[in-house]
Amino acid sequence: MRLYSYWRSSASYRVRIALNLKQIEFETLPVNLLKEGGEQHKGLFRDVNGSGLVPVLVDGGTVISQSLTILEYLDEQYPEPQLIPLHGQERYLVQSLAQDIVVDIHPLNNLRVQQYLTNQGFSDKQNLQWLQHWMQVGFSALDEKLHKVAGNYCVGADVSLVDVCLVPQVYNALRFNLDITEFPTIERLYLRLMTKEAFQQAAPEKQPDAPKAK
Ligand SMILES: N[C@@H](CCC(=O)N[C@@H](CS)C(=O)NCC(=O)O)C(=O)O
Repeated sequence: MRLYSYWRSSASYRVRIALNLKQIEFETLPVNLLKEGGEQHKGLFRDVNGSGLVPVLVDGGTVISQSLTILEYLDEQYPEPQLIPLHGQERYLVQSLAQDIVVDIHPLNNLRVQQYLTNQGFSDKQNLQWLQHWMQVGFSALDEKLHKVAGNYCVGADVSLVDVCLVPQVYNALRFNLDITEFPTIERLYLRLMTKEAFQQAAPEKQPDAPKAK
C-alpha cells in the first residue's frame, strides 16, 4: 500500500488516520506541493492524478484519487473498524456530515485557491480573512449538527468517517488562527480524538516529509 501525500495536506491526513485505525502499513510517497511551483503539477505525478491534487492511494494495481473514494475503498477492503456504517440512517448521517467538511468547507481553504487570491491582489491579511470567514461559516453549522448527534465520537459511540475528516479540518483551522473555542462540540471532539494513537501518528508533523524540527 502506497500513499502519495503531503505532510500538511488535510485530505492526505484523512487517509493516514484511516490507514492507522485499520492498522494497514503503508509507504508514503511525498509530493511537495510548494517546491518549485509544486510537484503536483509536474510530469510524474500528473500521470498519476491529472487533477494535480493529493492524496492518491496505490494498492497493487488499484490507483485511487479523491480522499472520500479512497476511504470508501479502504472501508470495503479492510472493514475493521467500519468507518461508514453499512445500514440504516447512520450510514447517510455519517456520509453527509463528512461531506459537510470535505465538500463544503475544505475546498475553500485549499492551496490553489489561496494562490489564486494572492495572484488577484489579495494581501496576506485578506487571504487569512477569507479562510477564516469560510471556516467560520462551515464550523458554525457543523457544530450545531454535531451537538445533536455526538457521543464520545462525532456520531454516537463509534469512530466513523466524520472523525477521520474532522481532525484534519480542525488542524487547518488552528493553523489559520480560527478560534475553535467558539465551537464547543467540535473542540471537545477534537481534543478527545487527539488522545488516540491512530490520530496522533497521522499528524502532519509526524510524517516523513515534514520539515525536521530545529
Ligand atoms: N477533493 C479532494 C481534494 C484534494 C486536495 O484538495 N488536495 C490538496 C491538499 S489538501 C492539494 O493537493 N492541493 C494542491 C494545490 O492546491 O495545488 C480530496 O478529497 O482528495
